[in-house]
Amino acid sequence: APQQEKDGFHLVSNKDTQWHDRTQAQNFKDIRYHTSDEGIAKITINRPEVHNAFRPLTIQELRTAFALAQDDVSIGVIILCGEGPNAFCSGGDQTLRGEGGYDDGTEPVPRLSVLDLQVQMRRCPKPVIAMIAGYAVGGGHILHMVCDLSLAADNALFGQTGPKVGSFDAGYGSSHMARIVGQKKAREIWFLCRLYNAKEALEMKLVNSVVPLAELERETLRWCRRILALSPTALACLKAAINADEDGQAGIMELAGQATRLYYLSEEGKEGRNAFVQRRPPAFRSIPSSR
Ligand code: S0N
Repeated sequence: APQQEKDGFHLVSNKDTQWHDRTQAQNFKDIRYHTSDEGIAKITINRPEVHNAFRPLTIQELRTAFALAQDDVSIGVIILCGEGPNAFCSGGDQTLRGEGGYDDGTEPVPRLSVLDLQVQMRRCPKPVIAMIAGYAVGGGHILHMVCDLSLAADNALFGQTGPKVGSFDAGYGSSHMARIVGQKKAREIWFLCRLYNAKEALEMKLVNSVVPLAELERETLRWCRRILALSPTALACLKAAINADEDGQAGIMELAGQATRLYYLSEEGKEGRNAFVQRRPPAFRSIPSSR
């Protein structure tokens, strides 16, 4: 029988999650990629020796993993996390900062490619949940802010370090943060570069919930199962709608893309295509739902 929550909500599954490890098949070095039969993809930054700092290779692999999860019709929700209990992600790997970007020899020029990843995560029509244990700092803090939901362990620490180490994110890292925590708090976070604990992060609405470290994955899976029981199209349209307000024309395009997809599925949309293929005038007005 399906598991029932206290509020009467039926979860999608009540069995323990069996993870399938897709890391080797994808030849990933810096990340791990797991999927579950329930419909969850888990993407783990796997550089614990540097608190899961990312280098260009890490970003390339994260982008591939997000594309895999987005295109996999069996997947309904994506978890982003860091390996181990000490860090979600500590941002760009400072030992690899070259001229004008990060350089690990895997790309022809130094890159700031985490920005492309942020956009990809925003555009992904599936909910993305940050599961945060330990440090979420610098570009790592921005990655969790770009996720749709953030669940934190009680050992989590949040903050920006850019002005301390000679970097800044003037994109989502600034404006999206200000929308979440407000103008004054965003300026405090960037201008003072201090760390905030999980309770403080919850108070400033940076995270959705805080749980004991030992409970973090279980609670995240519970949130995933509730999401999996809901309408994927409704969630995709809502994500696009919430983004649209902030993302300007690109955001409206996202929402418009969902509208066009639904129109393609309608009798009216199909009639236009069929009429063209069958070389006849379209009979749009004969379709009741077209009025
Ligand atoms: C996280 C901190 C506070 C933890 O301190 P703690 O507990 O004292 O641990 P440490 O001993 O410092 O760390 C353990 C080991 O991990 C290494 N390490 C940690 N973070 C990094 C890092 N970011 N890069 C490389 N190595 C890291 C330590 O060196 C140590 O190694 P060992 O054991 O060998 O000594 C503390 O570690 C800390 O402050 N870390 C640095 C945080 C930071 O400044 N991050 C970078 C911030 N900037 C960005 O992320 C910018 C990138 C970005 O997102 C961006 C934005 C806009 C446009 C483009 C970009 C882009 O860059 O792509």
